[in-house]
Amino acid sequence: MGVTTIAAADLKKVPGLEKYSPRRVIPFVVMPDGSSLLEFGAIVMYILETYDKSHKFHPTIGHRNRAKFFQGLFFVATEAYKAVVPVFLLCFNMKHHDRDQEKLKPAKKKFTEDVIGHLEKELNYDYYMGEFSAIDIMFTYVLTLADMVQEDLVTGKAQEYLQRLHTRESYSKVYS
Ligand SMILES: N[C@@H](CCC(=O)N[C@@H](CS)C(=O)NCC(=O)O)C(=O)O
Repeated sequence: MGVTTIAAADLKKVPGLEKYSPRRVIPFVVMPDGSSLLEFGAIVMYILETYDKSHKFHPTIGHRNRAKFFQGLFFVATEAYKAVVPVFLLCFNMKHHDRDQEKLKPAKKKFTEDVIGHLEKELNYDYYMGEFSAIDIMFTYVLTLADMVQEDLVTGKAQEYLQRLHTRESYSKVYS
């Protein structure tokens, strides 16, 4: 599976992109039959079912952890994503004193309550499922984005979790 990176500034300009992504949003996968697959939760599941045949990163049907896996997948793709994007957009490339605090304060509050609150409750082991899984890869993205733009946001158990995720070899490979 090849990966093409599209810069945010080019998203609205790349000719013909709407054929695959009508709202011109990423990510999407061009499928073998030329159609496209949208929604990153669906894309994660598709990649796992296609390439993770040995179930290293996702539990088998009937596995006792399968329900929790679905919870993590849907939580990151919907709630966590929705909570981190406003924080990111209000902070990225902006010095602290230039940030719109009136908008940032409720965005940070929502991120803390929703994402940090979820992890405080659900993170009972080193990783979300106990063993490292695709859910941890998904959380790495959300927590790294938040921590990168606002240093006091990822706290407590979630900060320890993020440090653990950052020490993994795969993290250095993907994010360097
Ligand atoms: N629900 C969609 C959200 C897609 C989305 O909003 N992607 C963002 C980047 S993370 C985007 O392309 N934004 C560009 C824009 O809205 O112009 C998904 O799960 O994939």
